Amino acid sequence: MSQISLYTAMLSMATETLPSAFIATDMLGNITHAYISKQSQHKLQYLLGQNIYRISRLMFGLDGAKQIMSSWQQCIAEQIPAEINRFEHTSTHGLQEYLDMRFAAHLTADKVIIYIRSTTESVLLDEEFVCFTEQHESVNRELCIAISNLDFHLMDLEQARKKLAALYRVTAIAQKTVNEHEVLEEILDGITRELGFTNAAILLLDDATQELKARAHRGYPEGICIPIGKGITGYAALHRELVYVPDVTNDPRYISGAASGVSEVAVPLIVDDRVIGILDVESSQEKILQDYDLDMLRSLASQIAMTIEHATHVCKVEVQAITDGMTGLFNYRHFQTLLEREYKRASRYNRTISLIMIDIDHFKKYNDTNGHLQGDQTLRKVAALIKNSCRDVDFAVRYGGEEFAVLLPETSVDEALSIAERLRQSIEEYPFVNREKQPNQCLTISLGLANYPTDAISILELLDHADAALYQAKRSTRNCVCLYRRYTNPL
Ligand code: GH3
Ligand code: MG
Ligand code: MG
Repeated sequence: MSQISLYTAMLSMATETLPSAFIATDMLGNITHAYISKQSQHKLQYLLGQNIYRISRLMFGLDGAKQIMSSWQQCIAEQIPAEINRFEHTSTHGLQEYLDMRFAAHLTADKVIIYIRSTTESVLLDEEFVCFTEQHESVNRELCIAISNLDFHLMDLEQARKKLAALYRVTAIAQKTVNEHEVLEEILDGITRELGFTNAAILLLDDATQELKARAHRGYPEGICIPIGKGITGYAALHRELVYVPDVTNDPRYISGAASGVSEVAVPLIVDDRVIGILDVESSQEKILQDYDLDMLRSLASQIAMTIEHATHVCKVEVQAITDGMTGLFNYRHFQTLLEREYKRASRYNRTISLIMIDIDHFKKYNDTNGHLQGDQTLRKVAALIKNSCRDVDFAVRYGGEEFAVLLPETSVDEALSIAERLRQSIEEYPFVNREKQPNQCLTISLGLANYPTDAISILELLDHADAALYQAKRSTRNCVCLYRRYTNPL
């Protein structure tokens, strides 16, 4: 057989087109039959008579031939079929091929049958599957990372939602006209409910004492008062900057506040470049402050500062509306409101009210002697003395000019008389400027007193009768207290 014919036959076998083949050898290894699927028998003629070792060596190299011959010999020696799985070789086109081989000895016929089947496709499929699985796992890993990133974004969104809710709440409070105390309580409610902090306090700066005083708090002890510059809070106020301490036990500035405090953040409340207070938040072990907490508190603090300023302004305007500018007592308009309110209460619950009307004696003369400015000073002093002689529950009013009124809720005639007398004495005894130039060498007041329900059955009557009693005091000796029923009989 020519060498060329042999190669042609081998080429037919050793390509990736080899689906399956049967080869039979005799006991010496010479090929007696060859069948290769899809190949014409004619082309395979040249294989016949060739030695299996030689063919193997030419097709699969030394190692391949050794492996094949070992199985070939094994199946003869042990008389049980031998096999080679995933026999790997490179095809004539340079492609990787895989073959499964089965060796069976047919001793009676002195033959060894070799069955060869290409498993390239299934091996490649396997590899592809492994590769696909790896790719799948890597996609899975990427997905996991993407999901956890998404979680972070969702967390950020949740934080942003909470922040917006809290900001909205604080801004909404600012738009309502409420007193400062209510505003602070509402703000802390917002911080604890919306943002989940357990310990929060708003401290406002007392300009006079330069101390930060807790005006509203959650989770802190009562009466906190921190000098500016002291503690983490005082430091933040002095340096006008947010201070965050992750672990307060390691900070020498820390003054113990909330019992469960682990980290603390103090944010200055600044309005028009002035520090008006501090928003202080202490976080427990379970809630360590993150960057977004700090950002949120910073935004909140500027809203809170504006809200407090707004409330303080509203409060000031409200106080101004009911106060007499010169003396600081309640004004006539508010007196009417007070009188009506107290009268309603007294008539509904069968309580008593007393009313004292007051007029400075010979004040025209005082002005004439000392000038109007000194007159004003004295008027202010008289108002202060009246206020001091009253109890906290009483209302002192500038009725007009140099006339005053004191409304005494839940006060009997006798109690009111002793208060009026104490008041009269306090003016009589006070060393007013040039009082010796007044008639009787003294600046004095006259007082008229009436009581509901003893002397009057309506507001108008109460006013009328207190006024009538005052008129009577003027008509008698002045510097005296007259009771409506007894006005003919000054004390
Ligand atoms: P009396 O009440 O004892 O009868 O004499 P009087 O001189 O006080 O008389 P009257 O109460 O009628 O006079 C009120 C005076 O009080 C007139 C006015 O000059 C003075 N007066 C009223 N309001 C003010 C004020 O706001 N400032 C000053 N300086 N004087 C005032
Ligand atoms: Mg008068
Ligand atoms: Mg007078």
